[in-house]
Amino acid sequence: MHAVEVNFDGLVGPTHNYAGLSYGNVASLSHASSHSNPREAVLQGLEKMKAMHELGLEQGIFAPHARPDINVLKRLGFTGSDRQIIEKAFKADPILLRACYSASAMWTANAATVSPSADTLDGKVHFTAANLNNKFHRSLEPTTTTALLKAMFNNDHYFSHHCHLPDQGFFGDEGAANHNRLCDSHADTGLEVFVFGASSFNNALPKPSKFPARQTLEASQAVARLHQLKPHSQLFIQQNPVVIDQGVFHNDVIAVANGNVLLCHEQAFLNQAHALDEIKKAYTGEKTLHIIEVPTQKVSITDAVSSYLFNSQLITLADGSMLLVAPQECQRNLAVHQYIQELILSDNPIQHVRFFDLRQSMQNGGGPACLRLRAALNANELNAVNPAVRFSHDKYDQLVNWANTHYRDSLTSNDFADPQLLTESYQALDELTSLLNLGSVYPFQQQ
Ligand code: SUG
Repeated sequence: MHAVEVNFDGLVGPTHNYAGLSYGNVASLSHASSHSNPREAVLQGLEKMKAMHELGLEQGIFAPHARPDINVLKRLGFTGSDRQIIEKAFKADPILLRACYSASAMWTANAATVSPSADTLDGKVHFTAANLNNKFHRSLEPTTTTALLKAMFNNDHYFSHHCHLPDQGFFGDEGAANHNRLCDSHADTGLEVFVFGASSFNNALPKPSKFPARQTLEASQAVARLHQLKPHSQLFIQQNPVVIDQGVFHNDVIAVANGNVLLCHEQAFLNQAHALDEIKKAYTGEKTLHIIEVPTQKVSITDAVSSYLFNSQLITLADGSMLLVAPQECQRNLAVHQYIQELILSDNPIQHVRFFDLRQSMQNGGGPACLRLRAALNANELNAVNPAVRFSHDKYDQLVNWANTHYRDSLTSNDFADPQLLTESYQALDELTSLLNLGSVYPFQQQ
């Protein structure tokens, strides 16, 4: 049966801000305390979704999370009404409060790992929400992510949802950002390549020395087990710890895969020649596998991290050619721009490029590929998806109107002291759950 790839883009939440929370993520640290524009951020994301939809691609919408996370502030000892909790937290620890206000769930490449039915022994699509336990603000995401996934893929016949892995660094799991799938076509059995940053139990494997390795081998193996992956549909390779220390905190900052193409930097993986040989040997398809390695001489690691070239989405168009959906930063970087022009003229399926302005997300280290969770779905599975989360022109108009009504165009440090921000944010999300027919997914709707 024919299958398509659906990209579920994270809708940026109304409290999008720059708090410098992600040690190891260069952009997050360098924009700490800059003022943010949540309205511009959500509209930039919606423009990308609209452009993908207009190319004839299936596009989905992934709702934001309720922020601030009042429940975690209660767990941390703040008491009283919501207003009092915010006032107390702002006085006691403003950065903690901002972490509880983070809109980081927008980067849905980190929401979960998804295995298409063609790769699984029970023929279901499997989902495991990522525990994201390397960063406090991100560790608040998995419960709501699972609730959202269940509301979007609400059909036990086709979809299987798993609880996130144990909340402990040994099982650090960052979802699809460390997971590539290679296949002849989206409907075919694919090779799921899990890329881990370090092993928790095997000390013989190297670790980065400066920045954390967020994804562990043990987490990747557990996800593959949960998803009942066919034995020949799984491969585990290690990210190069040297580049993690240079700001490559997720594999999708240094490599991107689509269909029979893997575009990666020549320093992406540990013992790269051997890793790529393993991929070639394990590839299940019949088509030629294109592995495009970008040399350091053409694109340095610094340029890769600042431009987010590898965080482009790689998309198959109706005629079979591929489009690179890149951030504008790639256009502005001379070396990267030159490389892209060379790439699309050379003999490989990537023939087109489009640049998008995603600056609000980029300044926190989230490019085009971070903003989307991919699911390859056949016709029956696609029909079983909650229709209200599928993108359309009507939905676009409704969401633009919704964002213009509810979102502020500026947030600075002192705004987090104002409990009105909570009221506005919850109101916006309450309305959104109706627009996207999600039910009562947020804790504030369940009290
Ligand atoms: O986890 N930034 C995110 C960016 C995630 C990018 N995702 C992928 N590469 N798939 C992170 O580091 C910054 C938040 C702040 O500092 O306010 C942040 O969480």
